[in-house]
Amino acid sequence: MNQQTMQAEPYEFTFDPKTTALLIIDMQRDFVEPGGFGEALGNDVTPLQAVIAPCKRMLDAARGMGMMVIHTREGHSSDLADCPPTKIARGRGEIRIGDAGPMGRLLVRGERGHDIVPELYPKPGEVVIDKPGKGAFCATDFDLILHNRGIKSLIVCGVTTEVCVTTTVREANDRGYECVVLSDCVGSYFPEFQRVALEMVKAQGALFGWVSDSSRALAALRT
Ligand code: TIU
Repeated sequence: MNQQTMQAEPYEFTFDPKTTALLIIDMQRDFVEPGGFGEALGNDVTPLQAVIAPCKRMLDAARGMGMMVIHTREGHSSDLADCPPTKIARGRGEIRIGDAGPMGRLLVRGERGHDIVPELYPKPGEVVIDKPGKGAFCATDFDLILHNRGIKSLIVCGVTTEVCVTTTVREANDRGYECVVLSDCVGSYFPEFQRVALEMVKAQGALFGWVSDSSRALAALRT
């Protein structure tokens, strides 16, 4: 046991780096680059690119100290058998999940748009969870992998804050994992949703988890 303390809200977050993983959610071209799924839903994706640099600082720190790193990607098999028809229909976009865009078929595994941005690209040995839903626990091996590796706490980064990030944090919280979300390492297409989603995580005495930022997380990892 080597408990570390990270300054956070609503109060300090304590964790053992040996039983903690850095979780980077859905930092895929489809969400952060023009021409992908995020833009097809009607969003300006450029604000999300601001989270790449702080995520990279966390990734470098985790790699440097041998902390477990887990990446997720949202997407579907090429026949879309794992995609609810209701999900394809939503948004009523001109191009939808499975349709061809400038980065390949939207949100389909193996396509350029589905893959993780080069700055944060997984290294061999890092876990990549391919998930069909917003939450990382739905129809994946995520819980089993965390259990097998003895992981109890998650430092959470990625996009988007109020969709895949907090869906996963809520799922993790119900399974007994302790999550801290780093506010500058998560991004939303909607500033108000970002603010309120983070408020919800830490409300009522850390009901779902904690909120900190990369500076305070890096300070905690260095001690
Ligand atoms: N639409 C949106 O904000 N997000 C998603 O559809 N997926 C993730 O958050 N990864």
